[in-house]
Amino acid sequence: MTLVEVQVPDIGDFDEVTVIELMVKVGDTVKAEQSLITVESDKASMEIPSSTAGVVKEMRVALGDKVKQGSIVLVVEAAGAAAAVSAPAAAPVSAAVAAPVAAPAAAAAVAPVAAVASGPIEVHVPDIGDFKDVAVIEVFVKPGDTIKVEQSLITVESDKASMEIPSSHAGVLKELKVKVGDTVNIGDLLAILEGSVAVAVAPVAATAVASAPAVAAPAAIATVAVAVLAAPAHAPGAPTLGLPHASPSVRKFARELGVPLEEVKGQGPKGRITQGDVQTFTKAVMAGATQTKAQAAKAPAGGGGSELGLIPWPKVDFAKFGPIERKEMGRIKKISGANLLRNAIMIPAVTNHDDADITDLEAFRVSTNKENEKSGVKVTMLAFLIKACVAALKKYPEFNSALDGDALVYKNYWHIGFAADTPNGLMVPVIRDCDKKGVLQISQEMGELAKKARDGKLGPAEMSGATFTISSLGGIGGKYFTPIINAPEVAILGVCKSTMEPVWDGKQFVPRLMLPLSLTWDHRVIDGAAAARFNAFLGQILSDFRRVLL
Ligand code: CAO
Repeated sequence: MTLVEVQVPDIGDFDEVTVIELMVKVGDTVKAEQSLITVESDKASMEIPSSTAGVVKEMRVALGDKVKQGSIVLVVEAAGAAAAVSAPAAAPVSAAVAAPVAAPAAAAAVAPVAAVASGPIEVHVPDIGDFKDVAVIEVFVKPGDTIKVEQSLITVESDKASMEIPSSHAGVLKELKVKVGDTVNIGDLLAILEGSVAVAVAPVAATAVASAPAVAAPAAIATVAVAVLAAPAHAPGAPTLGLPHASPSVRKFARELGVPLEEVKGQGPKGRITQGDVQTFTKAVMAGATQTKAQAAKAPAGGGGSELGLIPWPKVDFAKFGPIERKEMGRIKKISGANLLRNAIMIPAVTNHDDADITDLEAFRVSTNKENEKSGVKVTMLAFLIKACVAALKKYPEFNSALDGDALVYKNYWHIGFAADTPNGLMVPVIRDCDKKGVLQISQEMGELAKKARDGKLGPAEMSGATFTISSLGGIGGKYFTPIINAPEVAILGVCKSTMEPVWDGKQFVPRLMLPLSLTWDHRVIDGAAAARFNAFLGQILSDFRRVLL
């Protein structure tokens, strides 16, 4: 077995080209002439074929690397001496008919043309090697345009390479002789320029070529293309695997704008992405009519939904119906919005509603507050609820767990988060080790944390580590609601305003203070029966708080 270094063949005067695609990896078996990588200059993209059949042992290039003739692409363990079809750099340079394509500056020295051209100038398809009947896939110019020397006029494409054909002369475009879909060959008349504008520095047009000496520059693009054309690895016309079907200039244009080309729908022949497609996509993103995948992943509430295969978010010009004022949402609302959206979408959540009789507890709370009036600490119903929840969480530990892949993480600590309504939006401070703290201490900490939250002074540590959350709207009103679980927790308790209600005690209706409870739980972890038991147990504790001690 022989190790063969496969090199970049002669790619002409291109100093360096960028590797934009790797088509093989270590361990792959490659055939001779099989395309290994795609490289791209600003005018052409081309596939570099293997000179040898065998197994890829080592990749010597990575995406984004710059390579030139002689750079080692990879090392192949050759299948046998016979497998090597040609020397590494043997992309048939010989196939390059020595003729200029792109009019490099050097060409001026070799083939100076009249300093000022005037009158009609014919621009012909230059030598594009052995290409026959290549398709015109893009036209960049239109009659009336002022054309510079070397400005790309059209893109042609074979199944292995696409290249832009530059103008040999400067001038005003009078007539374009080709259109998208036409096929062209060397020498075909491409355009007629009125050459009164500038200098034509190099002969590209066939008419000029006829008398021009050879310039072995970008014709080598065609050379490489010829080399790979000889052994097509892909079905003709099929886009290259993993690479958006677009010309180098369109890829460059998309890169400059930051447009993810793989998300652009090509409207050109065979689904090719044109510059117009990139512009249309950019306009749609700017108008909010579509989102890139990256935007959708970050999107807060009101995201496009395209990532879920949903129809787009309705776009309404509200000003059409009446006066409006648009205000950016604050940072906290954006962050909590994104979290709520994820939790609402990803958690199969169910909410159980129940009522707890807190008549005696409220009486106890009021009398305690009277006794402690001087201490300055007001005992809140929420503090009792926290203690009651800790007791329920201890009895039903899955409510104090978190999902980690296929495992449940049971936490032997009871840190309770509580939703606080602040001018900046919803925040969830966390009271640690509630199992070890009394109602007075919890009330005091809650007051401090709620104030800090409203003043925008809560630190990240004060908002992390909760094992269960309570959201109380009791001070505001309402009956029941469906709180969203604060992932990675698996349950949340919502409470609303308690009201006096007639409750049947078996003999008669008696007035009782009833507290509405709404328990939302993750159905992947908890089932309905457990949730009903949790609520019932919570109700028992709240109706007779001595049970907390049991
Ligand atoms: N039923 C009846 N009255 C209640 C009650 C209940 N469940 N809970 C509280 N109250 C009463 C209090 O006793 C207090 O009355 P007094 O002033 O007469 O003593 C009054 O309502 C105000 O209470 P509060 O809301 O200021 O205090 P709290 O301890 O109950 O709650 C806090 C503190 C921080 C949770 C609360 O201020 C808050 O921000 N709540 C909103 C939470 C929220 O937005 N949740 C929704 C999240 S989903 O969007």
